[in-house]
Amino acid sequence: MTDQPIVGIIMGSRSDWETMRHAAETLAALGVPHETKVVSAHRTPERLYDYAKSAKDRGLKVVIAGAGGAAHLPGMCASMTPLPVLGVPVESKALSGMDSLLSIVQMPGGIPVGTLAIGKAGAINAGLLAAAILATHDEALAERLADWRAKQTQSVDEAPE
Ligand code: RP5
Repeated sequence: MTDQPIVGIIMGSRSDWETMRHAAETLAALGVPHETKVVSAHRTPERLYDYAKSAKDRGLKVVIAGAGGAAHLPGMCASMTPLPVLGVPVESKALSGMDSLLSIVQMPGGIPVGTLAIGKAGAINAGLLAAAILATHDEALAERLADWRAKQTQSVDEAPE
């Protein structure tokens, strides 16, 4: 998107994109300008430091961070920015994402990460939750979000077959 990004989507590896693209697609469908970047807490710690420390001053309002395994990215990011950070546990091969979920959700009191579900559902919901946060100060976005939800409701058939 060409507009100034207001949501940052970061992920620990390019391998997370298959999951995290659902957050990006959800934000795109709602017309929310966003950026995407690979930032690893373990492999690129200085990139993480620079990203988190500059996020607010660059105009971001919310950060969505997805990671798998020993998923320190959302918590470390949250520790270095005042912005709300939403964490998406990526489904890992070894433990089906339980490792990612517990790494992200069990933050010690004092540094919150809003943790979503494992995998695609979590990525979609992170996009929707970021939009809902932004919509508290953006009436046009609130209307687009309400339309999105109304369309979802209309798309649910009553008959199972
Ligand atoms: C984490 O390790 C990433 O978030 C990813 O989910 C996981 C595996 O990364 P790759 O080995 O596929 O690059 O840091």
